[in-house]
Amino acid sequence: QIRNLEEIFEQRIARDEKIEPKDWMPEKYRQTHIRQISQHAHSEIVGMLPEGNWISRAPSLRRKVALLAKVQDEAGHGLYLYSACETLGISRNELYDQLHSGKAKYSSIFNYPTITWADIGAIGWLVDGAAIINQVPLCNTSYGPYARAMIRVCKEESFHQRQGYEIMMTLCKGTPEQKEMAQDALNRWWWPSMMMFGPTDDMSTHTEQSMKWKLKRKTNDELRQQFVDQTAPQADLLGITIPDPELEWNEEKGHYDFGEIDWDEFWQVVKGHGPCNKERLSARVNAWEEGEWVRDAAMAYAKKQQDKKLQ
Ligand code: FAQ
Repeated sequence: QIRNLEEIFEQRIARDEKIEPKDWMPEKYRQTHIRQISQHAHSEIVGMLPEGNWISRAPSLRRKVALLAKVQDEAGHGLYLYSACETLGISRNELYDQLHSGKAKYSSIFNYPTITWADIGAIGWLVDGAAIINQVPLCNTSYGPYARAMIRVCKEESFHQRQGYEIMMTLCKGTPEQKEMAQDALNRWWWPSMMMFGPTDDMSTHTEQSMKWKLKRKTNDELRQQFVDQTAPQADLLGITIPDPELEWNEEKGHYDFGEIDWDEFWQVVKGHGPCNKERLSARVNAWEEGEWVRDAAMAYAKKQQDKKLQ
């Protein structure tokens, strides 16, 4: 009977039908979605920390308002994604527990420090730029709740990318010191942004199966190439240089060539040994522990209301 169900499921995937929470799905499909969606949710939540660092130090009221809105959007994205993940039969508490115990991954990019204001520009431009390239194809992913969450997330991400690029433009048109700050931020954020797309296709554990299930619609390498092709002309426009001597337009391929990523650094960061891994995780664990009284109060209030109704 399972074989029959599996055949029906495969046919639905082939017809590009969305799989919905109550539909039959193979256990591995369910598990791999829990893995990817929850890691994506954790990334949004941990991703608030590097930028949160600059909210109180933004250079003007306008910049502060935009940054606050952006960080709040990230909280919202995390919450949509946790909700999408819960439809697969895992509880929010289990998901938080996986993050806080270090069992679940989140994107490597958020383990780097934000040292200057230009880092906020570079994050919006490069990190949100990479996130959009990765997430637009996910609007078409096979699991309904994930696909629908991605549509709204992508709209907000595109505002985030533009606010970052605008910060970079302002700095690049400013004093020589400001332009130097922009260049320094590009130097530090370029390679970590390239790593966001994950290992090369031949080293990627999940790509082949995830492409078959239409969870992933493009491979890690395809997305990375698209990122380079889109971003290199934007750096030219800013008048700053991507820190890759091998970066060059290849007329024959119709794409940019680029240098080798330091995969050693990537795996070190993924395994918990990046510059800020410990700091990020302890910030999340502290927020959870210090928020306990709020959760308790909300539960006590809900119980009181419930008891009143029953009286
Ligand atoms: N960092 O076989 P693959 C954002 C792990 S955007 C850490 O290729 P897969 C917005 C991977 O989990 C960032 N770990 O895996 C924002 C797997 O380990 P596992 C979040 C990584 O899943 C902007 C192993 O390596 N976006 O937050 C990374 O097929 C600004 C083998 O890799 C998403 O999560 C990495 N970079 O492909 C917020 C998008 N790459 O699980 C605030 C959805 C790989 O077996 C500020 N996710 N690994 O233990 C995806 O598209 C995919 O999951 C990939 C990885 C492409 C990230």
